[in-house]
Amino acid sequence: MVAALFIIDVQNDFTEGGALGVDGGAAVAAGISDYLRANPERYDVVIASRDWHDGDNSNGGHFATDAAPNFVDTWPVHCVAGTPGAEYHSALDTSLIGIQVRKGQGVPAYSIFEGTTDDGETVPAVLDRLRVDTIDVVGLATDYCVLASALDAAGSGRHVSVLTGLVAGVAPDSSDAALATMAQTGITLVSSEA
Ligand code: VGL
Repeated sequence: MVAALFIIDVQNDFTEGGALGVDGGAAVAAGISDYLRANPERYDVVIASRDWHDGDNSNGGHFATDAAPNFVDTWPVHCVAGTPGAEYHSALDTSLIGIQVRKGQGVPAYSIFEGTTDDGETVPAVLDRLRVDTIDVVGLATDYCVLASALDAAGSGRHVSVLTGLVAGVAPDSSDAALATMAQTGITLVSSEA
């Protein structure tokens, strides 16, 4: 078994006080750090994504520019490259991250599979190169980027689990629906990550 942990978008703008802050986001950041420190041998590689949008355009309609955001497929301006909102939340210990991925430069990009590493490698290429066959997913937000990343991971033919104590969502109904979709897709929902 070769296991990876995906840490999805644990960034200031997706945590309390951020442009698109989700309730429980800061606790997720701290919880992920605690979890990895308590389980230092569990993963062969830890891969963290960040939304990394352009600041001078709508990013393919992802930012609401002409109307109010609908919080489904148009959003307030968030995670603009190089700004504090795009940084990892301070409670996420970045020394625990092995590979960093950025996504969404000029386009909507919910899934980590749409990102590239600092070396320009795609996520599927990283997973193939390391022979990853098992992926656990944590982070923000349950109903958007965690969902899209977990579905892509499952679609790549790997064993996928979502650690439900280490995710938080934009809205309760869509988060419940996302978890149901994941379960129906064969993704394992793990409620106690200890
Ligand atoms: C996300 C909404 C807009 C996420 C990103 O990280 O889940 N949600 N962009």
